[in-house]
Amino acid sequence: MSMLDRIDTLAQQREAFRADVLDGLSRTPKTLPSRWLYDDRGSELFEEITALPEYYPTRTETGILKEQAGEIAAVFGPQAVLIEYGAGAGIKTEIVLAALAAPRLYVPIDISGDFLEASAERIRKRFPGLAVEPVVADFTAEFDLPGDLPQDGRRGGFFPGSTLGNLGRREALAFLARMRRHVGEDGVAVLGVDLKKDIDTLLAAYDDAAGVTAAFDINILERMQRELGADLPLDNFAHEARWNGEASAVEMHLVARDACTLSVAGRSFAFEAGETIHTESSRKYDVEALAGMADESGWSLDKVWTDPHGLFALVSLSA
Ligand code: AVI
Repeated sequence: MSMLDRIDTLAQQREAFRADVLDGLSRTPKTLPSRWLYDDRGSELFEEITALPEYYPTRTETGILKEQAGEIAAVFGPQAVLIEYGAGAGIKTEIVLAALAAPRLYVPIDISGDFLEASAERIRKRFPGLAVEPVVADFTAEFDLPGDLPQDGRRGGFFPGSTLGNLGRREALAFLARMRRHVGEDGVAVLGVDLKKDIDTLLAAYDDAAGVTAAFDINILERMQRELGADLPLDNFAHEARWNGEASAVEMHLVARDACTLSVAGRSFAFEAGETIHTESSRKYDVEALAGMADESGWSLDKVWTDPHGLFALVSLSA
């Protein structure tokens, strides 16, 4: 990407952020799309979250993958075209690729071109004979894979990390249907999903003792200050993790301790004491609910691998 393209993309991103902030803060209850949590600082903080003692998903999923690499590789088949949605899974991708006998092609998809190139380079170094074809796309929106991808070799979608849970139900179903379309008639997919469990474990995972998740959440306000020149009393906002039983989701909220005003892009938004901005939902599934979603989006759920405590699952889907 040229320097001018990069500046153009940044300007477009900032404009989209501004529009989402104005829209989200005008709503009742106030909300912001969780994708804005991930600027450079937010992504760094998320990396830190994945290593926290309370945040079980990453290490549990990696453990399952290591344990079940052979069976998971068998689902993809020896000459798989592996299509990964979001290219940030690093070690998890490497475990799968290392277990495949002769992968035909690896197609990482990510919205951030720079990040995508860096991960593609890492994979090329680790697997010198492997063809890698990165695709820049927002996988939460409709898009087609490049028409010149090889037609032979079974296509397998790989979506680890339980990111499915950050999508709304409609978005998640649309995502699954899109992946089904991408892999075609004899395609398969492997998804990582976080399972329902006791509320204390869930809330601790999203409100850790070291305050890293709080910093991750509050960074969205700091981003508003940095990028949009927002005027807001940062110290008046506190991070809170809540369980929403109806949605089966842990929600992150920024709570205004006292009544205050947030001004951004020429608009002012009043907060009552205790009012919140809902910044993320992280849905937790059980196998029945997942099987239902698979069914609704043109898949059937085949295998489920989990850890000894039933915290997390990897599931395979077939077209
Ligand atoms: C990226 N995603 C799967 C994380 C999750 O667990 O929902 C994001 C996260 N938010 C707070 N902690 C982690």
